[in-house]
Amino acid sequence: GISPRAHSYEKYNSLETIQAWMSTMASTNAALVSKQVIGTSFEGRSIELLKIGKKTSTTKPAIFLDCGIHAREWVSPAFCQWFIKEAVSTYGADSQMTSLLDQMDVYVLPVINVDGYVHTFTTDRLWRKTRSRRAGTSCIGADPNRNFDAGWCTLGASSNPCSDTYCGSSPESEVEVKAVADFIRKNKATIKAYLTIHSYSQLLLFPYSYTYNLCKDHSELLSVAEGAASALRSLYNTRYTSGPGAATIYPAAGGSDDWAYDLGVKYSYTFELRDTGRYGFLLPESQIKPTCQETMLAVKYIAAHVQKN
Ligand code: ING
Ligand code: ZN
Repeated sequence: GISPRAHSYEKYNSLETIQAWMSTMASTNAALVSKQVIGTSFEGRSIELLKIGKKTSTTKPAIFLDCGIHAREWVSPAFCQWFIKEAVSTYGADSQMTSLLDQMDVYVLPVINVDGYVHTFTTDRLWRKTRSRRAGTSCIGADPNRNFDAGWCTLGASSNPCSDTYCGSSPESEVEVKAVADFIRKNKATIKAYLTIHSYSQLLLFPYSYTYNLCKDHSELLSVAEGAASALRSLYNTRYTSGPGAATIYPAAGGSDDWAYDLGVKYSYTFELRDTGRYGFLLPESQIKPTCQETMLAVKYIAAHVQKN
C-alpha cells in the first residue's frame, strides 16, 4: 500500500504513523523499550503501549502514562510520543531520567481511543468518544472517561447514547477501557502512579471527580500537583490550576484517574494541557514543542516524588 507520512515530534501524526514509529522505537532501542499489544478496539485496531526502563531480572515498580483517551485532544498523543523520545534520548545523559529508568519502568500508551483518533483524521475533527455501535440507537460511541468503574454514571455523565458524555451500557462496556483496566489490574502490584493526558484547560487534577469528598491522600496529592505546576510554569510561564476534579473542573463519574486511585494507585493525576480556549482542541502544531517541553517538567517532578516514596 501507500506508506504513511513520515513521523515528526512536532506534528500531529496519524495512528498509522504512530504505530509504525512505535515498532521502530522498540526495535532500535531494544535494551530499554519493548512493545506490547494490550487489546483490540471496537473496529479491530490494536491498542499498543511501550514499556520503557532498563531491563532487570527483578520486577520494578512502574508508572503508567496514557494519552488519547478522547479522540480530538490531539496534543495528548503528541505528548506521549515526546515523552518516549525524551526517555530514549536522555537516558544515560540526564541524571534524573537515568535514575528513573534504572529503578522504575514507565508504560506509555500513546493512543487509547484508536478508532476515535482515526475518525478525527478522516471524518470529524471534533469527535470525542469511542466508535462502538449498539442495538436500539444509531448514535455511535461512549465517552471512555465516563466508562470506568468509579461511581459509574452517577454524576456528570449521560445515559443517552447520543450524548458526548454517554457513560456506556455498563462499566468497561468499551473494549478500549476494558483493555486498559485489565492491564492495570494485572500489574496492580507494581503500578505506583497513573498519569492520563487530556486537553485543554491547563489543569492538574486528582481524585475525586465522582464526588466532592476529598480523597484520603488529598494533602500529599495537592502539594505534589502544586510542585509539578510550578516546575511546568518555570519554562514559559504557563499557568496551571491544581485540585480535585469535581471542584476544579466539574463533577464527572467514571473517570480513569478516580478508578485507578480507588484500585490502590495513590499517585493518580489527570493533566489538561494547553491552552485555555483560544485554540482549544485545535492547538496549532507550532505549540506542540513548547507544550511538551513544559509538561515534561511536571511529569518528571511527579515521577521523582513517586520514585522516592
Ligand atoms: N476533561 C475531562 C473529562 O473527561 C475529567 C475532565 C478528568 C473528568 C477526570 C473526570 C475525571 O471531561 C476533558 N477535557 O476531557
Ligand atoms: Zn479529554
